[in-house]
Amino acid sequence: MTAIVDGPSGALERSLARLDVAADAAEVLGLPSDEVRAVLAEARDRLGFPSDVYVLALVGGTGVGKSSLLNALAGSAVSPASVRRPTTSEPIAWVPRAARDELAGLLAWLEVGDVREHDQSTLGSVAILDLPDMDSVATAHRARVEQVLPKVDAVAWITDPEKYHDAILYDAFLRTWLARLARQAIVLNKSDRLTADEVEQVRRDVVRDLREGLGGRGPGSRDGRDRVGIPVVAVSATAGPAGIREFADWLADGVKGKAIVRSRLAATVTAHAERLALAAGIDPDQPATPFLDPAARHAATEAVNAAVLRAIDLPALERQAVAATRAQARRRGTGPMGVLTSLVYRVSGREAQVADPDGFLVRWRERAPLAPAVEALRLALAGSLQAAAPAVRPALASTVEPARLRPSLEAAVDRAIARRERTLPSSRIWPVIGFLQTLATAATALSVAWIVLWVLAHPPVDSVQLPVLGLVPMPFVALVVSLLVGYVLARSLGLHAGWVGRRWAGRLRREITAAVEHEVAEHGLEPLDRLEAARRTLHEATRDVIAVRGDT
Ligand SMILES: Nc1nc2c(ncn2[C@@H]2O[C@H](COP(=O)(O)OP(=O)(O)O)[C@@H](O)[C@H]2O)c(=O)[nH]1
Ligand SMILES: [Mg+2]
Repeated sequence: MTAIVDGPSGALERSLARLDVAADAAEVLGLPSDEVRAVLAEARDRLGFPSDVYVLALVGGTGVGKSSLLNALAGSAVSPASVRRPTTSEPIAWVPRAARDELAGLLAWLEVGDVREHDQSTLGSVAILDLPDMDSVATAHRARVEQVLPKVDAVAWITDPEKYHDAILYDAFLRTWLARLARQAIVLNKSDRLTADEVEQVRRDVVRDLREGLGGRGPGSRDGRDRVGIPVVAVSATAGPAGIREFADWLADGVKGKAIVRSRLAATVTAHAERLALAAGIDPDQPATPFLDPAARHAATEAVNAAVLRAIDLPALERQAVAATRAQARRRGTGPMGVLTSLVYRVSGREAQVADPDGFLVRWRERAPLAPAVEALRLALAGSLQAAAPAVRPALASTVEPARLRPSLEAAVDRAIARRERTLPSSRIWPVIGFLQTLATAATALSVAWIVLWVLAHPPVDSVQLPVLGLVPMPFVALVVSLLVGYVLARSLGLHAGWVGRRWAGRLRREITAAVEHEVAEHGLEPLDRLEAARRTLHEATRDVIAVRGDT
């Protein structure tokens, strides 16, 4: 016997790996993944045990004849059968003697302690478990069945003319297990109590119950059709070997243990992949769709962008940029008086408040509540949220929670701000104006000195005939002209600096806008993008698992 380390194609192992990936993605989407993880662990455990012998469980309600059926197969009383209920509280395993030792590990894993051996070669390589009653009044019995079912390779669902219609068989067991098992049969026991016609009628009823009750609705069964095609065999466990012929035939149907084990694992893995996809609202048969379709995403990004840009307050940034440029011009182009006033501005802190575009940007968080940006995305997501599968809604809703979205938007804005060029604009004209302004200031000083000299010592000076004022002495004319020139120089500097500043502010605004737009589009919706990525991964992984099933 060999352990199933790897199949010929490794397809099953690939499926398991893809289901791992699907489980991780499901977790990101807020879906519970414990069960899938347990299934994966069980599948890997099973692959580590010998596989030439597969494990078949006899599962059914109280008194349907599970133990009797096993005894009939064995031709002796392997398992106590009785009208007194319940009889079997722990599973009994009936295994080929030759395989007993190699099955020890597998039986221990199944937690079956009561093992009986047989030498029958006609049955094929099967270890049969007689399980406790699935509908027993002792709830521990049902729990034991549910505990062992994930680990068995095949199941015979035993029922009888009284119980074949019971809801518990369909709702509590078949609904879940039909899709997860590859080899299974419904065994109608006690058929000796029915006429041949009645047996056929019950067979039809069972098929109808399966189709109507579970068809298309079984968990993970996307079409349901292939799953309801399981055989319904009619037997009589108390009528000797002839009574159980149909069941013995089904058992000996020439299927190799290894194939049964692997196809069972493939069915289980597929069923769980389908279940995850269903919970996430994904149809693996269709192309992947995002939570937010491209048009809605574009609109959302635009809305978020607009809100972020409003929060940064670009008009105020422009004013700051212009003021900073002016301050720079004042320092360099106003001559000695200007240097003095600009010093006063700087020392008084006035300049830092109104002419510091860098500081204004860096401190954007203080004045920029991003609530409107968060709200814009919330609004954009509202439709997708309603359309999303209920199980992923909480995760989707959390992407627009301020606590989640705000940090990623803030980081995006910070990156956008950090990317921008920092140098304040300057102009070669300003020092020239500054030099002329120095000359004008000197001329003013000289004129004042001249006036003082003229008043005190009355040296002879020329006068100029001016309209309206009449004859004006030269010292005064010199003073007025030098002041006028200084004023014109200051005005031109102001106008030029304003023009340079506005141009720079415009560029700065465009840079910030572009950078913010880029960052918000690429990273601002990061919490949502994580979910989108998980959804894509889940889609791809479940698709792979389902596609691989055919190859195992
Ligand atoms: N008439 C009839 N009785 C059966 C048949 N199989 C089992 N019984 C009886 O049904 C009762 C319960 O059988 P048992 O094997 O203990 O059922 P279990 O609880 O499913 O293991 C016993 O009294 C059996 O003799 C059958 O095919 N025909
Ligand atoms: Mg029994």
